[in-house]
Amino acid sequence: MQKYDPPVEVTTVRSMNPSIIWDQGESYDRNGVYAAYENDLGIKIKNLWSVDGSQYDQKVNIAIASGDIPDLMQVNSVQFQQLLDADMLMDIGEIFEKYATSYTKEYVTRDGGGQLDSTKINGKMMALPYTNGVHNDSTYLFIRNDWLAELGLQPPKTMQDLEAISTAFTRNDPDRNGKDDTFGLALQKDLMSGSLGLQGFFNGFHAYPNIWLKNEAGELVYGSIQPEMKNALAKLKEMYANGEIDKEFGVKDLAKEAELIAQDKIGITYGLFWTGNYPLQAGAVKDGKVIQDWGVYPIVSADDQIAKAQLQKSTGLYYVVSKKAKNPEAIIKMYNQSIWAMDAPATDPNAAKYVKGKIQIEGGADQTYYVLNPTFVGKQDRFPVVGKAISKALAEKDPTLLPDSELILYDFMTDYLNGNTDHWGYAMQLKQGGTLETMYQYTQENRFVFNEYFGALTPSMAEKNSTLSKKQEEVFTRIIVGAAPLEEFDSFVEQWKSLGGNDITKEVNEWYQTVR
Ligand SMILES: [Ca+2]
Repeated sequence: MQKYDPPVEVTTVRSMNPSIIWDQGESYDRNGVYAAYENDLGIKIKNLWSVDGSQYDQKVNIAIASGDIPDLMQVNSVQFQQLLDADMLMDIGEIFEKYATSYTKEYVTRDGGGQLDSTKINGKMMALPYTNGVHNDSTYLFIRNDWLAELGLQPPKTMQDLEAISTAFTRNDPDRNGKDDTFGLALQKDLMSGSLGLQGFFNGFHAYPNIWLKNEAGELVYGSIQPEMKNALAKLKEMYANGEIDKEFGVKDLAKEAELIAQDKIGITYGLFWTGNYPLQAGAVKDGKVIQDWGVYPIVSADDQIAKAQLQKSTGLYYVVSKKAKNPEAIIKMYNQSIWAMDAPATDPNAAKYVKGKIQIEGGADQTYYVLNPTFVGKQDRFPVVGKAISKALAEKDPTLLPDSELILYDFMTDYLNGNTDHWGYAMQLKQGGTLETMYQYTQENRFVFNEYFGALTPSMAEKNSTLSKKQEEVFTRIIVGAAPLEEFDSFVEQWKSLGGNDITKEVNEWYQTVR
């Protein structure tokens, strides 16, 4: 890559990360990463200010209000919208097309293109995407394999199978203590949570709460008020009446409900890829021994259509370029460089200096140095890549089948296989059929439904969202516990519309016209 001579300056602002370990004499303004950009590319990075992470958003808001923004900064979706409204951002479409490497263009679209699309307004590219793992919020089923075996049951292939397992776990004394003291499905008060909540259950009914879906007319509609939700609620109501769900879930948060799981009272939970680490590990391993045998399974469907997990398209974070930036193409070159360096083999010393400080290069602790790159991004396909390769790498005892940056996960799993039960939670991710291999399987089978809305809060959302979501949780909980008939779902839909939902839907569809 051609180096600027004389060097050019790019101004930015920083959120300080307390986990960085500095090499001697270094700071946010003067460090090995900034030196590498200057030495390799002829780009001098100048921080206009650096503040504690907790104050960053507020400080950016002040900068936006005063009209004084740096050439480059990271913003959230609300700030992105304010900057667009104030006409302070540069349309970087043409320079991205010209200066982004083909590697960069491929790297930022490994999610299918949603995160890059979220930067485009009326066909203009108004930011660089802050990319990150797009599949991380997908849900999985965790089921007590030891209980299945005790009752002579097979893992579920369908929602009907899952219901039968839930009933058997409730009625047939799976823990063999002679007492009627177990439940089927875990549930906490935050109903739509990915972990110990119902997101995966609803997805099994092709219901997608809290996200926006495209209907047949090409308009965006709100998932929480679609008829599929009612089918799922009907089933939950039945399960609760059968005693398959903790009667006190409505007052328990995740940690509280997890106590029941640890006490061997619950055999099924929906969870995220890391639910084995937290909260399951605490109950599954006691005194160094694995005492609960949990299996991981893909979410199941209530009919002959495959169940798809709901996801967000955008990360909600962006790198924006000021309309006044003198060298916008230098920012694209920085973006190329940070992506190349973070994805390069750990053995490449030219790349390592963008990712690690001296301490780490010499074999010391992780310094969290990569965050010094003013345009650092996350890998969209990190975990599916691990999920694809991990079984083979372990079977063949060949860690080089994984990316270098993932060797720590390989070590966790080999430690576990050698008897270190501290890593049981990681084993739930990394074992054959674990969450990461299942995540890879989801990507191969296209088992995702994306939130089609990735704009900022609309005015009506800002005003009405909290009322509407409170109403939703209240009504759904009342239906599940039998305090309201199932038909109350229909009046909830009407209330949702009249209490602001119709206004929000109108604004969401006006936005949709600007991005399609
Ligand atoms: Ca029992």
